[in-house]
Amino acid sequence: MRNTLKSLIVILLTFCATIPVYGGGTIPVIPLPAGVRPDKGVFELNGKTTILHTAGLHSEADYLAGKLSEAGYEFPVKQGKGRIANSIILRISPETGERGAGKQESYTLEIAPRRVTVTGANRAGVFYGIVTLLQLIDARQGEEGLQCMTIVDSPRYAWRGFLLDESRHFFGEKKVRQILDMMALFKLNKLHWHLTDSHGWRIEILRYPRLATIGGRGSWSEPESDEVNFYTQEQIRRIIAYAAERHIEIIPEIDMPGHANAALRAYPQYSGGISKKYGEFTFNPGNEDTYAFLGGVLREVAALFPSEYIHIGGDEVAFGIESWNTDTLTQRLMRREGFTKLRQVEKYFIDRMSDTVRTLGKKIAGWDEMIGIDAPPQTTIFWWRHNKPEALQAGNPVVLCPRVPCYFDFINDKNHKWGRIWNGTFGTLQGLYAFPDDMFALMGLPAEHLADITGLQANMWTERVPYAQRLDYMMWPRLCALAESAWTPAANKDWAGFEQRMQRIYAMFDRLGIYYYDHRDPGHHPEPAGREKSKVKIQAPVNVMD
Ligand code: TNX
Repeated sequence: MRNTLKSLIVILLTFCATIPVYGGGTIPVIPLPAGVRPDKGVFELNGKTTILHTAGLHSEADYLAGKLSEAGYEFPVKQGKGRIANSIILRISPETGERGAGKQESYTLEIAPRRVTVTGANRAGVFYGIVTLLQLIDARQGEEGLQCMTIVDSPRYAWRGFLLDESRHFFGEKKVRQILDMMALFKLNKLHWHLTDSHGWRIEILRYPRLATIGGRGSWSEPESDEVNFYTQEQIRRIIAYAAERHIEIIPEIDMPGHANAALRAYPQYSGGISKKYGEFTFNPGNEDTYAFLGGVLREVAALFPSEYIHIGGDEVAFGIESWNTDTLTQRLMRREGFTKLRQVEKYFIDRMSDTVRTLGKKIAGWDEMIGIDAPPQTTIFWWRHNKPEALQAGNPVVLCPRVPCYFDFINDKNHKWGRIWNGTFGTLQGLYAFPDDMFALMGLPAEHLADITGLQANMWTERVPYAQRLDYMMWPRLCALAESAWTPAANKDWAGFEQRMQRIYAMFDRLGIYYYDHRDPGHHPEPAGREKSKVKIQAPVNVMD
């Protein structure tokens, strides 16, 4: 009887809560929750408040206590099951996760006069309930109590990602930690770490040490510099642990067979030849030793990163493969396999590396070019070429990160001087907020398909982002809009309310020393200048691959 009553209450609550009673973005949280019901009364945070958590939630309880301590509250943390008064209770109840695509990450947050209860479907759910609570606490005026309410929440998408390119420019451990802190606050859960590319190899590989010490030299703006930058495996382990405490998975990308110049500077014996425009851009697909070498790299990457995935790139290969037409080993491979086109060679390479990834017990991820060569159907595709919707129809799991609006190296505003554009278009804050629903409508794709998408991601490419202040400026506030698009049900989204809620976030950025583009007052922080020698400029629209 008690259980039936409980289920009835849960159903009723879920029903009421799907309609956010606080319309117009009044609840000061980003991303806006799925359902909010205001209740009577106020919960006072005071010197006697205790954080009480059940077994297995130590890390989440410590995170909450740490953040509250930064806000000036020192609350003791206790493990236990009781319902003592004046406490913030953290607990898990699997039945919380009945709704939404990311039901694993669902939570309810009940703020009542005598206690606050965060119930998660799993640990991640508890964490997101905590994050919502922290934002509500931050939004109060002074010492004011917390308005009572019940929030029932779950994400629209399970993949809420951000890509950071540290090959072109390197930002370092401290900046990555700050990014992880901010991602957690906005309930983003995947950091796609682009660690290798033509301009720098940024991950230590013990078996091939020159990858980091020689491949890690220089950057996009200073290719001739002697400065070497890369992460040691020890540093990477620390960053992964820091991310895990914030329920963020870090997906490593080792880009191949193109974008390989930095690796080939260190190990030229695996080069696929010289391309006129892009230099030594590819690994050699006809050389058996290439597969052993890259297999050795991926083995260390797989052991280091607990992520389910390894991203093997596969983008823009056609940029620099003309030398495959004359390379002896590649030509021999083509004869042996009966290939007549370079595309078949590309597929052969990707299929072999995909097998390696699978053997290592990981899922394969790659850019949308991989659809053009019939990548294995299990491959998670990152759709970036927004003018080529074919990749969306292949039936693979898809993460949407179309360059407009999801590329953060594109300008924010038509008056900005540095950054890319695409046929005159770029990713505005409002464009990100309307994404992905508006885009599907524009492309004439059925809205039902939006439910099959794995998730959304913003990509911070850094050719034109040579230093941290500019990185901040290109990321914020656009990442907040992406976060709300990835978490909040489309029906709850409200642009005017979002703009209003951003005011508190801007104040927080000011407090934390995070630079940003203030979309309401673009002059508030001017666009950070480009360094003289950084070659930072608007790149004319280019139709790559066409
Ligand atoms: C295309 S997206 C790239 C990147 C560049 C980016 C610049 C993708 C898979 N390849 O290598 O950094 O454009 O916007």
